[in-house]
Amino acid sequence: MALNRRYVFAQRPHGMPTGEEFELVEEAMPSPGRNQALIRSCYLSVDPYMRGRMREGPSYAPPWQVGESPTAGAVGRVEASDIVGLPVGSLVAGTWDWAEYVLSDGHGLRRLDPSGAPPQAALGVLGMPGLTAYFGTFDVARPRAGDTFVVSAAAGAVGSLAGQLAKQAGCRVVGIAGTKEKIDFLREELAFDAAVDYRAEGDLKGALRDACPTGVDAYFDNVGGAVTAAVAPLMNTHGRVAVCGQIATYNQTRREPPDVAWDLVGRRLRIEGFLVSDFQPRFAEALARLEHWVLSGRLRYRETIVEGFERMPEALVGLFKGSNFGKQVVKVYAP
Ligand code: NAP
Ligand code: FER
Repeated sequence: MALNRRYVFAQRPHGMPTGEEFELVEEAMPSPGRNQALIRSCYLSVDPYMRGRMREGPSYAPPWQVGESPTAGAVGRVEASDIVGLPVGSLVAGTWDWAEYVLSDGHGLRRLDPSGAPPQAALGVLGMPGLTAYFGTFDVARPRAGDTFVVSAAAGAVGSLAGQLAKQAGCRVVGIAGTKEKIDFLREELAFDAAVDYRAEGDLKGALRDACPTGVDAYFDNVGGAVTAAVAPLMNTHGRVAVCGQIATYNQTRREPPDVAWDLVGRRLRIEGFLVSDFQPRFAEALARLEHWVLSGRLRYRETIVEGFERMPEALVGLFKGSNFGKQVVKVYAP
């Protein structure tokens, strides 16, 4: 009998996850009923927000329940279908369980064009992270020509795109990332004006000051913690901070107060958090633009693809160690 494999969320982590939080189980292959399709997972996404879902207690997304399967952004191939308009062989993107095969009623699925960008781009530049960079940059950080625009986690899925979008808006772009290889990539391949390695610099504040001689007008913050504390004193009057994420704090076991008093009054800063889902009504328009920029070579993107469903936990934990370059995805099956 054909078997399916899925992950079950087995225990909540304390601090940095180890991967032991997820248990791989086998079960009978599901078979689709009326108005259902059987989808084979091809690519599954791991994302930093998943750390929040491993935590008990309320957040903007409900916590994963112990004993249940976690969900992920996913790309798959329709293997059997009783859904009108969803033929066998279609490639689809959606959100479903960490499983090799899943059943779907078709809701929330997006058909992918097999002649377009590689399908896993729907999890990165042409998916949630791309949309996050687009709206966080244009609607929240609001780059203006001549601005100094700083982005943290700059070689990651969101940051690498946000920096490029700001560059196209005429900004002087400075990226912060955690390895020499990432710094070289930002400077040489993405043409950032400067890039600072926050792990290698003994004096991060001084290095950022040197990289931003006229101060910082816009800061796209993916990280928080010590990195943001080093950017804060450089913010110019009327500067804007788009708070996208705070990955440096996600594994903390207790909340620490920020060690900077943001000079909100004196420097009239605007610090604004956002969720990509706030912009849902404009997703189609933004995806069309992102796709055009990718296909025309105006927007570059990188992916780190690990192969094998059994590497989902490792790929997720790697995000918190900087193992990924650009968007981290797990290849389960080549469509
Ligand atoms: P990503 O940047 O591709 O991967 C995470 C990166 O964060 C790692 O590669 C690592 O790069 C860096 N990092 C990890 N721990 C760190 C630490 N302690 N200090 C500094 N840097 C650290 O992930 P992503 O998917 O693009 O997400 C980036 C941020 O955006 C996350 O904070 C995420 O929560 C947020 N986000 C928000 C929304 C929203 O709607 N608001 C949507 C998507 C993502 P280094 O090698 O440079 O350390
Ligand atoms: C969403 C809003 C925010 C979502 C993901 C995020 C998957 C990510 C937030 C983060 O990574 O901090 O609707 O859908």
